[in-house]
Amino acid sequence: MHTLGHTRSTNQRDHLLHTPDTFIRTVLPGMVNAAAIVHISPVAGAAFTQYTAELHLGGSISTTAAQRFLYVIEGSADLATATSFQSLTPGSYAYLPAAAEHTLTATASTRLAVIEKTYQPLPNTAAPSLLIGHEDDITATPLMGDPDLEVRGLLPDQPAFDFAVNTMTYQPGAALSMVEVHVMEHGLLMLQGGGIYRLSDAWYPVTAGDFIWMAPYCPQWFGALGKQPAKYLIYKDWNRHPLG
Ligand code: UGY
Ligand code: MN
Repeated sequence: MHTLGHTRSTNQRDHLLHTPDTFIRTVLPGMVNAAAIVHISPVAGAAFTQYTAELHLGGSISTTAAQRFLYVIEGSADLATATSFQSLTPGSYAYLPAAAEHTLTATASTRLAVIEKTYQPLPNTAAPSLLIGHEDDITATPLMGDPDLEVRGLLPDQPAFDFAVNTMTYQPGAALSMVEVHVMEHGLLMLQGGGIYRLSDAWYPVTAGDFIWMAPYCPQWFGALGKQPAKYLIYKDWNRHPLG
């Protein structure tokens, strides 16, 4: 249904809001019976790529050149690597090092958040290895002491990792305690609930299913609205010197 050209999606110099009414699907190399909604990539100014992969039952994705992080939003899938075989459910996630051989096969209609980034090695530090986990096993930390704003770091806090992926859960009415302005960029997928996101000099209503990219130094703030918690998955580049 057309809406006379109206959408909440917007593409600005230092941020992008990508809402489901504007999603276009494409098939990426290695996808079988699956499609990707590419939310952000280097052509739009980011140093990483993030997409939602939609897999039909039996559909699959496989090995890619860059390091890959995936998080199961909905459905179920089997992840086979050279050394492991694991069934994934909503909240499961995996970190796959660059070029690590793997095939993920959907055992039901499945949606995944997928983040890919070229690895930035650190001298005298071994690159991270394969990691598979579940969000339920991660201890929540209150952000700046606020018990109504829980952060779960899905990747270990180790310098070998050049990015971080967290979930952040806001109780209704909870908000970031400050407007953040920082060198890291973000890819953010709203998983549940909604609220108001300040990005640069604009305030946007956002809801589950929306994607946001924040460029380095994009002023950012979020406050949760509604009667259910708001939750998002958030990527940031991490643990590396700004000069590379
Ligand atoms: O980790 C972060 O920078 C996070 N607090 N940013 C955000 O939620 N926009
Ligand atoms: Mn931030």
